[in-house]
Amino acid sequence: MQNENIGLDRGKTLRLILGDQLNSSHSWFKIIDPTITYVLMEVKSETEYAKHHIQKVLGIFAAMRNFAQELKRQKHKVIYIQLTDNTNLQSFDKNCNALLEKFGFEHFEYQQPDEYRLDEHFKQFTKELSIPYKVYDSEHFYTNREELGNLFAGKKTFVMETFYRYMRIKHSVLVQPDNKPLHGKWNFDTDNRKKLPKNQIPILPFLFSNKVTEIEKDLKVAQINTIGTVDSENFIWPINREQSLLLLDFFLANCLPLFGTFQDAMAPKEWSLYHSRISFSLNTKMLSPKEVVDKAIEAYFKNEDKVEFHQLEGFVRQIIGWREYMRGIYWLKMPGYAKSNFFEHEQKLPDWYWTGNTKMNCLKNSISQSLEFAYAHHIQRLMITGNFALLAGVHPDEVDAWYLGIYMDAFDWVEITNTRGMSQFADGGIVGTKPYVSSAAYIQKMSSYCGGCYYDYSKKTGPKSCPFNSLYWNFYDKHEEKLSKNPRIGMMYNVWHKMSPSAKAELLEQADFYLNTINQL
Ligand code: FAD
Ligand code: DLZ
Ligand code: SF4
Repeated sequence: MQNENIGLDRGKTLRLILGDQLNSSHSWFKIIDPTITYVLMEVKSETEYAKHHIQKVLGIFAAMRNFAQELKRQKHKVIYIQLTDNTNLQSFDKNCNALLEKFGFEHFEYQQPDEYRLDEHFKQFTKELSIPYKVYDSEHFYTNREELGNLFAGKKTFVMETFYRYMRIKHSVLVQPDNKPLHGKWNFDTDNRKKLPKNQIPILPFLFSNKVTEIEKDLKVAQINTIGTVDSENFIWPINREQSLLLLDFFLANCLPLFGTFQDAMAPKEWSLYHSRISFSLNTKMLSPKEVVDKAIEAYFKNEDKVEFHQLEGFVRQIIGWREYMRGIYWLKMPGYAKSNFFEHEQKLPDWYWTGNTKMNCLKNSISQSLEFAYAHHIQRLMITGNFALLAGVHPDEVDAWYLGIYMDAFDWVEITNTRGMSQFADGGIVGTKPYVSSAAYIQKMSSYCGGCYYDYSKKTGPKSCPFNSLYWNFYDKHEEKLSKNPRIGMMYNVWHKMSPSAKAELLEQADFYLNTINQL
């Protein structure tokens, strides 16, 4: 942190809070100091770096407004700049400069942004300031930006499981006094990943009914370009800390007991199953990862007879494992990561990613629900929309733009690492050890989408053959040079090489046909 020569007699200070820094437990707010003014601002520049889902923008603005109100209630001094305010200059630096000048602030302070773009932006902004400034930690994550890099220093691979075990031990999460894992194993994934049985009706999602019509009006007046739909009289997402806690409690009481079991399951119309849907609350910092993990462990020990250990372990791994791991990879590998394109893919995203208008039932369902709720769960993102984009050779920039826009929880640091890294293998194997691609066999195994589909999952070529099948082999064929040495993939190439030349030609011809008519699929 620079320029820390700020003593007790600090003079008038302006503190900026970004839209994803709504952390009410931050040490900033421990004392009420009349010399400190907080500012939050709705700015066009942030609504324009991606074509965001309308629910994402409404959710962020509603949560920001509530956060500002709460600070005011606690008697903090707060300036809130709404999107349509006459004085709004529509960018962070223009608004900050105007406030610094107008009110004669003597110090400027901000929290480390989670996004590389804004981090660089504020480094430049503060360099040009004529007053002292200070940067604070956001006091949200378990890890700091450098921790993962330090852990893997000198290593060529960045195995998540290694990081996860390090985190379990470091934070004494589900470990015995001798640092061995509770119940003898670090990872219980083999007990998870079941298909949803036909007679299993998942719990209905717990939804809020927030009124965000005023903000919706502001978006219209300011002509903000968004995607997706919303019922702004009954906005379903949590927009303050209390609601975020209610959603977490609902998850712990109703979904945790089956979370791991059906974590990878997919079914038409079932858009949230046993998932927590707390990612928006976490990523805007209305919830802290530590409180989520602590509460989940507490819920488990209170209900050990009802919640099996593997359900809890699977959930905890997502938060202290995957989420923190992605943050570490982001800060280790940016800015180059945002440009990675290992397969040199160049295609455009099919038009129907923006409408859901495709005959492929798995994609139709996953995309339509994303447009309706700004949400899809992990396996839909990875094995349906991500899988297809990779098989179709779509440029990772296009894939990124889609994921960054469409989901409530999409912020660069976690979107890009999941999309380029986990889903598109654009990083050439930093996050994943092999590309997450599959033919229809996996989708048929894990979902009930195929039954209601125009295409036939069991057909590889010919009319109505499922596009995933031929595209799958086409992908492996095309990238043989880059992939055949990967020990985790070798077996696939054995199968491919054993196929007759005519069978291979038929598959590649079918794939070509589908790629050439991709917008009609
Ligand atoms: P649950 O299934 O209930 O999991 C609990 C929590 O674990 C989540 O809230 C999340 O905080 C964390 N978590 C789980 N998996 C991951 C992961 N792979 N990376 C980071 N955190 C994880 N997650 C985002 O938060 N923002 C994104 O922009 C995002 N983009 C993604 C893009 C792709 C292509 C893929 C494959 C995954 C992406 N994810 C992203 C990860 C994951 O899909 C979401 O975190 C999850 O679906 C959020 O829903 P949930 O809260 O119901 O999660
Ligand atoms: C996503 C978003 C949007 C749409 N609008 C704003 C905004 O007007 N003001 C703001 O402070 N933050 C916004 N955000 C969230 C920021 O983009 C987020 O803080 C950065 O991506 C850093 O992670
Ligand atoms: Fe998806 Fe193919 Fe199954 Fe249709 S048949 S739902 S396209 S996997």
